[in-house]
Amino acid sequence: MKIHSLHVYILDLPTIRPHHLSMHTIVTQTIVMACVKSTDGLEGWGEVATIGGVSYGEESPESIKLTAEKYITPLILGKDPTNFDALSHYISTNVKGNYFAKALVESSVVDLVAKSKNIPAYELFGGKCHDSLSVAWTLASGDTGKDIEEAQNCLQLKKHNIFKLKIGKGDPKENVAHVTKIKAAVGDQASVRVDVNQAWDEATSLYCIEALEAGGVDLIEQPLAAWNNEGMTRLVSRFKVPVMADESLGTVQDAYQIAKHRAADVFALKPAKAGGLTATKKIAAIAEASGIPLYGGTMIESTLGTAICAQLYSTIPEMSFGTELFGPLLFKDNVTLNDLDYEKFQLKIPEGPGFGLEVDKEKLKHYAREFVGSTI
Ligand code: MUC
Ligand code: MG
Repeated sequence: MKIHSLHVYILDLPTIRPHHLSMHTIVTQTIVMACVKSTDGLEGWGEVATIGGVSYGEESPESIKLTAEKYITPLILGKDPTNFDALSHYISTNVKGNYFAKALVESSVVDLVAKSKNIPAYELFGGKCHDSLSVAWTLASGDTGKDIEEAQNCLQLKKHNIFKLKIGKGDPKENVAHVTKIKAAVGDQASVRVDVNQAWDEATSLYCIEALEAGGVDLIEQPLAAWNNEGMTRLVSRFKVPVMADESLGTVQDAYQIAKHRAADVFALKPAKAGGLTATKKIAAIAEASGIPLYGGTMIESTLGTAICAQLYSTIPEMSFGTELFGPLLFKDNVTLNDLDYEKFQLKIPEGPGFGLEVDKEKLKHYAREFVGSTI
């Protein structure tokens, strides 16, 4: 089997409600999907997402498509997809950075290989350790009353008992009060966590984390700028409440540096940040070797991208902080014929072949920005 072609599609999918982050409000989430075809006519599909163009990360949906099609595709045409780890290494020696684009291509190749063997993709990563994983929900309406109502509804319907609040935008003290009111309302029924998305300086972090810790918050995600590992180390040693690295943790090398300097208590994994599934497994190994617990992050992918993350996270024995693979629940529609299964606070790990989802090509055509050169 050889790789014959790769095409990338940018899709804009509406969300069920505005999702407020410090750097952007999502009302339409842009996802990027890739279709790799083999010489014997098989298809593999991958997906990555980013948030707010280039406001979250350095790669935009448009640059992901361009890099994947123009610079990565020529490196893999005619190659055997079965050796996807070697292919990813070959790509990384020829393409600097561009981790989301690399992750997109690798996931489509992995889907192709698993489909060609008629097995779930997780079998290519050592097999499943979990049949399902817990899923946090982000309360991001911006209104305390609405967020409490949403949280209580989730608890009653057994959808989520872990809630994350995005508190990087606006007045830090008001945001802390907003979170502690929500924690007081849900009590011990739920874990409440915050994501600051790099918005605080160290002085702000000191008084805010103290108040959040006292208010019963369980996890503080990326309070400081991504570059500020020294500051993160000081926060880690000062507080009992765990501090998690998200934007500061991209590559395998970042993971090593953070572990060495204890610049986080917890790692937020995301295959897109790491440059793919194989790299994410390596980060998990660094975490294991350093006694750092793991959390399965999201970039708010649709069903396919979520299945990719879920299958990979299912192969990691200790996912002690659970996941936030709620992406599909935020979209009004999806672009796969089958759906993911959320029940009893958990996401069931999709079964194969591949990542276990079939792309709905009519929906893809409907939501994709363009089809120039497409062969679907
Ligand atoms: C992030 O920074 O973690 C994940 C959940 C959410 O609401 O935003 C994303 C990005
Ligand atoms: Mg985050």
